[in-house]
Amino acid sequence: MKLKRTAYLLFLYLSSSLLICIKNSFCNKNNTRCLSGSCQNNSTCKHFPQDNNCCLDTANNLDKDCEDLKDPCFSSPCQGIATCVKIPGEGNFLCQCPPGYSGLNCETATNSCGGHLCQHGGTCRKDPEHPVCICPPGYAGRFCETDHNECASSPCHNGAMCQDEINGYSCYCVPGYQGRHCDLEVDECVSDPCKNEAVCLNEIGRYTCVCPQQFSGVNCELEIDECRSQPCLHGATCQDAPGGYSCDCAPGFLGEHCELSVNECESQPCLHGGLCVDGRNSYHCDCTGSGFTGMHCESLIPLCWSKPCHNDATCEDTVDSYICHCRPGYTGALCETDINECSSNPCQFGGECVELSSEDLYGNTAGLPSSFSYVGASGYVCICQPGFTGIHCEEDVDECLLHPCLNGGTCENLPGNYACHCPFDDTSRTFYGGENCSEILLGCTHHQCLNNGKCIPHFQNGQHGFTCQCPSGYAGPLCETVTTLSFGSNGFLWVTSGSHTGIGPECNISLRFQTVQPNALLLIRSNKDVSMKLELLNGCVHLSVEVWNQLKVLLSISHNTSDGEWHFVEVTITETLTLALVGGSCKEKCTTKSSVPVENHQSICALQDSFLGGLPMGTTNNSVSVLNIYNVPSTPSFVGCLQDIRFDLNHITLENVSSGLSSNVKAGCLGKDWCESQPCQNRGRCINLWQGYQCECDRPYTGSNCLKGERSGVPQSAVPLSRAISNHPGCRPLLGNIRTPQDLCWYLFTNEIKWHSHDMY
Ligand SMILES: *[C@@H]1O[C@H](CO)[C@@H](O)[C@H](O)[C@H]1NC(C)=O
Ligand SMILES: *[C@@H]1O[C@H](CO)[C@@H](O)[C@H](O)[C@H]1NC(C)=O
Ligand SMILES: *[C@@H]1O[C@H](CO)[C@@H](O)[C@H](O)[C@H]1NC(C)=O
Ligand SMILES: *[C@@H]1O[C@H](CO)[C@@H](O)[C@H](O)[C@H]1NC(C)=O
Ligand SMILES: *[C@@H]1O[C@H](CO)[C@@H](O)[C@H](O)[C@H]1NC(C)=O
Ligand SMILES: *[C@@H]1O[C@H](CO)[C@@H](O)[C@H](O)[C@H]1NC(C)=O
Ligand SMILES: *[C@@H]1O[C@H](CO)[C@@H](O)[C@H](O)[C@H]1NC(C)=O
Ligand SMILES: CC(=O)N[C@H]1CO[C@H](CO)[C@@H](O)[C@@H]1O
Repeated sequence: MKLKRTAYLLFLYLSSSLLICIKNSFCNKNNTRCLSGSCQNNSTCKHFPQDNNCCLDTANNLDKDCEDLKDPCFSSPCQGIATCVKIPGEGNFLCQCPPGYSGLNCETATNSCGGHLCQHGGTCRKDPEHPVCICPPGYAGRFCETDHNECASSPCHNGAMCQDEINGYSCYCVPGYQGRHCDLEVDECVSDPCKNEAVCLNEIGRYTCVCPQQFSGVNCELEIDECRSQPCLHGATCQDAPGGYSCDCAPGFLGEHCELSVNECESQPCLHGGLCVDGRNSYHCDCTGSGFTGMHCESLIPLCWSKPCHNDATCEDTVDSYICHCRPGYTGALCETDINECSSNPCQFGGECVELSSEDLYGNTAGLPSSFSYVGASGYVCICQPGFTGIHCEEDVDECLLHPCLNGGTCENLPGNYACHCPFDDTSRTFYGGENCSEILLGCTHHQCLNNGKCIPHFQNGQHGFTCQCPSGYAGPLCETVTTLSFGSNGFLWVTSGSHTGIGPECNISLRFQTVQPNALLLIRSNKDVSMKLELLNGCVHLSVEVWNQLKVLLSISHNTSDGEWHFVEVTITETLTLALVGGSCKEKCTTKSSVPVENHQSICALQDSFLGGLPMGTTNNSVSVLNIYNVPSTPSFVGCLQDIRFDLNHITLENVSSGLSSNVKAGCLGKDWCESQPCQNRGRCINLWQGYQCECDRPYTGSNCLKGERSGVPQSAVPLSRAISNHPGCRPLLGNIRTPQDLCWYLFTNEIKWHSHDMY
C-alpha cells in the first residue's frame, strides 16, 4: 500500500514536471530551486528569483534561454519615457527617470523646477500642477528634449535639398537657381557669353548661343570650314574661303566639284582590237581574244602560254611555234603519250608490273611511293607473287631456310614455294604428312588396298585420305581391277575409241608382256594413211611407223624378250618417237629415240582403232577393210600375257572391250609351265611354248617327246592344231590349209564381224 502511494506521488511529480517542462526541454522551471539532473546534456541549472530557473550550457556557452529569463526589463516596468536599466548579475532592473519623475518605476511626477529639468537650455517655469519648460527655438517637448525639424515645411524650392540645423535650415540649390530658398532663376546670359553677335538664349541652368551663318561652336566662336563636308570629288583638293570653297581637281577630272572624268580612251590607245577600259585619269587595254598582250595589246602572245604540253612537260617558244620537252616516261609531240614500260612483261614468276606513271595507284599499292610525282614517273615496279623477290621477282625465296618441315621431313625449295617430303617413321609405324609434315596421317588406318596394293596415306585440304599403289597386274583406286589378260592363239583385243585421251597432241602407250614367242604382234594402230606397229621380231621389241605405206620410223631394242618373263615397254609419241624397255633384265641401250622429228605425230595419237595381240585376220582383203586396218602385218598374233596396258593414263581392261571386239582373251594370266611334268624323254630339253611345249631332243631321238629315233631339231606343236580346230564345233577354217596357230576360224556377216572366242588350250 505504501509502495503504491509512493509510485503515485512519483507519477504525479513526473507528470507535472513534464507538463511544465514542455516549453523548455532543459529544465523544470516550476521548481524554486535547481534539482539535480534537471538540466540535460551537461548544462548547468541557474536559479533566478520569481521562480525562474534556466539551464546554462556552459560547455558551449549557450545561454539564450537564460538571457530571456534574465532580462528584467523585458516587461517594460519603467513608466513613461523612463529608461529601464538591467543590473548585471542579479536579474534585477533600475528605472532611470526623466526629469520631473521619480520613484522605483518613475511613476511619480515631481512638481518643482529642480536640477536640469529642461534640456537644451530650456527655461523652467513653476506651475501649480507641474513645471513647464520654455524651449529655445529649434526644440520642443515637455522637457525640450526634442529637436524641432525646420525642413518639415519644405522651405527649399526648385528641387533644392533642405538641411535641418539647430533652429534653422539650409537650402542647397540645383544648378540654375539661387537665393536662400533657391527660388531665384539665374540668368546665364548676363555674362554675354555668345561671340560674333550671336543671340544668347537664357535657359534653366544654362544658355544657348544661336550662331549666325559661317560661325559655330558653343559660343559661336568658330568660323565654319566649308571644306569639311568634302564637297570636291575624285581626290580633288578643297580650298576653303570665307563663305565658300573651291575645288582643285586631280588630273583627269573636270567640273565644279571635279565630278566629270576625262575619257582617256578617246585617243584609242589599245592596238590589235584590244578593248579600252576608261579609268580614273587612266585606261587599260583588255586584250582578251586578240592574240596579243602587253599594255596596249602590242605583243604577240607566246604559244606556250596556252600550256599545250601535257604531263608536266616544259614548253619552249620558238619563232612561230613551240617545242614540248617531255619528262622521262612520256613521249609524243605534246608529251601526251605515257610510255608503257610494262609492255615487255619484265616481271617474272607472275609478278605484277605497275608503271610508275599510274598516278591513281599511288597511296594504295605497296611498292609505289606514297605520292605521285612526274619526276619519278618513268619506269615500273614489279609486285612479286609470294615466294619471289628481286627487282624483277627473279629471285626465288628459299623457304627451306625457315626449316618448315617437321618430324624429320626433308624440305625441297620450289619456285615461290616449298615442298616437304615426309618420312614414314618405322618405329612408331607412323606416316607424317600435310604441308609441314606436322600431321600424323590416318588415311590408311581403316582402308586396305586389295591385291597387295600399298596404301599411301595423305592429308589434303584438311582431309585424311589414301591412295593405293597397285602392284603390276592391278589397277583402280583399291587395286581391285585386274589388268592382266591372257591371249590364246589368234587372240586379239580391239579398242575402238578413246585411244588417245591425253591433253594435247602427244600420247603414250605402255604395257607389260610375257611370252616365249620370238615373233608376235603386240599392237597395231592404223588408218588409210598412217599405221603404227609394236612387234616382237626375233625376241626383240620393234616399233615402226608407216605413212602412205612408206616406212618412216623403225625403232628396236636388241634385247631378247622371248624368255617367258615380264617385260615393260613404253612408247611415247611426241615430236619424236621414243621406245623404251624398262626394268627387268634389260641393262643397256634399253631406250631408243627417232633421230628426226616425226611428221604427223598428232595423227598417230589421233588414231582411233587399236588392236592388241593380233588382228581378226584371215586372208580375205575384205575383212581387213571392214576392220579399218589397212596395213596388215605379217607378224603372227601374240600368244602370252599382257598387263597394265595404258593408253595415256587409261588402263585397258576387258571392261573396255564390248563383246565381239575380242577373241581368245581372258582375264588373268593362264601361262602354264608345260615343262613342269618333264615331258621330254631321253634327256631332251623341254621348251615351254605357252600353249604347249617343245622338246629339243638329243640324237638319235626325235619326236615330240624325243621318244622316236626320227630326225631331230624340228619343233612340233605339242597339241596338233588341225585336230584342235576340226574338233571344235561351229568352227570352220576359211582356208583349208592350217599351217600356223594364226589361222583362225571366223564368220563374216554383213557389216559385222562376229567372233567366236574359243579356248584353244
Ligand atoms: C542532448 O545531446 C544529444 C547529443 O548531443 C542531442 O541528440 C539531444 O537532442 C540533446 N538534448 C537536448 C534536450 O538538447
Ligand atoms: C558530459 O560531460 C562529461 C565530462 O565532462 C563527458 O564525459 C560527457 O560525455 C558529457 N556528456 C554529454 C552528453 O555531452
Ligand atoms: C607450315 O609452316 C609454315 C612456315 O613455318 C607456316 O607458315 C604454315 O602455316 C604451316 N602450315 C601448316 C598447315 O601448319
Ligand atoms: C606418258 O605416261 C606417263 C605416265 O604413265 C605420264 O606421266 C606422261 O605424262 C605421259 N606422256 C604423255 C605425252 O602423255
Ligand atoms: C631368246 O631367249 C630364249 C629363251 O632364253 C631362247 O630360247 C631363244 O633362242 C632366244 N632367241 C634369240 C634370238 O636369241
Ligand atoms: C589382198 O591384198 C594383197 C596385198 O595387200 C594382194 O597382194 C592380194 O592380191 C589381195 N587379195 C585379194 C583376193 O584381193
Ligand atoms: C576402261 O574402263 C575403265 C573402267 O570402266 C575406265 O576407267 C577407263 O577409262 C577405260 N579406258 C579406256 C581407254 O576407255
Ligand atoms: C505554478 C506552479 O505550477 N507551481 C507548482 C510548483 O511545484 C509545486 C510542487 O513542487 C506545486 O505545489 C506548485 O503548484
